[in-house]
Amino acid sequence: MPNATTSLYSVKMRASRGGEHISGAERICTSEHVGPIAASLNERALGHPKGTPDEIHLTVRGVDPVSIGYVPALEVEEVPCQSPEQARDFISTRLKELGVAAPVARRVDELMHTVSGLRGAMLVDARTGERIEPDRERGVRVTNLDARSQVTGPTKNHHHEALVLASKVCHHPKILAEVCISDDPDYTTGYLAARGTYYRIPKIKRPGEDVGTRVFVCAPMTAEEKKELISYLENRVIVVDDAPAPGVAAPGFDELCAQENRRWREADLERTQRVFGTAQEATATVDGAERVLLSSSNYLGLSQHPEVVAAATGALRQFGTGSGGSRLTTGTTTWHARVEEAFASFTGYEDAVFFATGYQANLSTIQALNRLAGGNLEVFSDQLNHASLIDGCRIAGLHARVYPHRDMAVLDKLLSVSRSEHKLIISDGVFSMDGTVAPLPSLRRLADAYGAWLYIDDAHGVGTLGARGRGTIERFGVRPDILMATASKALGAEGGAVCTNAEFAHLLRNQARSYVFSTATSAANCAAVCAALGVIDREPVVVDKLHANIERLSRLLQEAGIPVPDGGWETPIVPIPIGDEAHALRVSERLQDAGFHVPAIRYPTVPRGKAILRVTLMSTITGDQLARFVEALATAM
Ligand code: WAQ
Ligand code: MG
Repeated sequence: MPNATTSLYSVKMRASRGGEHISGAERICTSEHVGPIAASLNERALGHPKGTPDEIHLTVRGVDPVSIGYVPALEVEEVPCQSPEQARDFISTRLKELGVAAPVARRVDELMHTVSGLRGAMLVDARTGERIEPDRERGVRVTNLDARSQVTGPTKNHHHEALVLASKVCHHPKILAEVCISDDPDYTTGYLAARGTYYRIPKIKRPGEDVGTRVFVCAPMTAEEKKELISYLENRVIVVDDAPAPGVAAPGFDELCAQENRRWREADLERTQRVFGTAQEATATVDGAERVLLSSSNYLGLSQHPEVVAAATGALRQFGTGSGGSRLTTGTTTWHARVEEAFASFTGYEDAVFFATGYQANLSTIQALNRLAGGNLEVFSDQLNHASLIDGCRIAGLHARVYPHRDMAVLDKLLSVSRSEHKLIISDGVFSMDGTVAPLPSLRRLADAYGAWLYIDDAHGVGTLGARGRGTIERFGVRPDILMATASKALGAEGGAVCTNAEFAHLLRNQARSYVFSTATSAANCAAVCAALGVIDREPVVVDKLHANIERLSRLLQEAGIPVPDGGWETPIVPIPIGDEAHALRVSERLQDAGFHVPAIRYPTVPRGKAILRVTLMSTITGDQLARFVEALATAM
């Protein structure tokens, strides 16, 4: 029954999976906010750490503005509490001060620590200590409430939501006090609300404890009064007027960070870093223990090649450590000029522009291409493309058309219906997670047929594919318009070179934002890259050695009954399919114990239920090490 002049709506979200409740939230708003609020509640439901719901109910209901009650927010007082024992003492002392007899206070304490799992709150009679709510399984659920200063966002703000709820509850004259412990195992702050104050009680439970309750301590009531109270709690629309205390609404910086980290951890997305005590050699020290290293991108072992190290050392002596500025100010040395020439001649392009990282190169190049296209670039992107290409599109404000992994029929169809004047096809050359190779000849053919530019990120192809290590361009004899070659993988150093024609290179040096506004990489790094390119040029046998290892591993895996594509793997990235995330972690741990460092790759890097062990090979790994690895792998699986 919305009023004609100021329509107000209640928007409620309830998410569940297999019938089990995951999350719920509600907001009260004016008509123009219904859309965005529904969207943000939906986002919150989808991103909940408890899992992805299979059902989300969004209810939008008009509310009569005249029926809305406005109540002030409780004053927040932080209680300096150090332990659950202190919290219990504080609560029972306060309850006694409110006139609650000692046995009833004890009863409340007992209920708080024995009953949990209700959707709503327990109602306890302050005189008898008895539970008086009609439905003991569910409790009484407070709904139809919101704050005037709504805190939006996809994550739950425990404090603010609790304060709003407690303000509604304690506003009712029959409620003497409310006590609450969150059911979130890691949210250890609870509260007691009474007489206009919200006593915020840290450490009300120990982290990981699986309790969660609310008790409303009620004055004695007639049956009629009880019905009225429950109806107030459930149905009366209340807006809590918390505007005068804006500081209260938003969690502090630390708390916000802690909340987000908790979410990440609970969703099993938290990662740990391994600390290396040695170079990326076949045998390395990982977290203090010696391991055969089967996860490095130092494919050719060039990061320790004597010539590469000597070149870097020489440049370091001459130029010192930092470059002192961006490429356009003081950051270009003779080595920067040389490394760009070296990349251009290595790949056979007119010019190459060297960025500090491949990530930066991709970001700024896509941005520059979109600008070149007058902001109307239409991008066609492989589903498994690297994050830097995806981020590049996002930063440029582009909406990429994503085609299924290496699916040329779909790409063809997408291109055929495109009306854009400027089109760009972007693809990894070698896909970093599944080790597959992009079909460059088909990509080139489609690009030509539809007048699109072709951009290949060959981070994992350069140095590893082609008889002379030129990468996918040599493997297929195909020339993309733009080739991004990284120095940080097979070349054993750092940086990303955009190899292209002279005009576009010139444009990048003027407009690529990470080239213009980021400090140049060091001369020593450039010297290392030059030396590495020289080694591959002179001794393509290092590439052969890598391929001998790829073939050997493919054969060993096949013999051990582990699935390998027909003809074996082609690149040094060898994914071992496992499936279940937890199992993948276990296998990886067992391999660690057996002396092999191979990480488990899980969602969101790969789809859920498709966890893999990602093995990467180096030319420096011995046949014996590989044989022992496959033996250990078969046992661990
Ligand atoms: N109405 C009544 N009871 C509820 C409701 C509701 N709308 N929502 C939850 N409960 C009950 C239910 O039994 C839960 O198990 C219990 O409360 C805890 O719910 O200032 O997050 O949603 O930092 O886990 C306290 C914030 C946060 C302290 C409390 O409660 C602070 C919290 P949760
Ligand atoms: Mg909760």
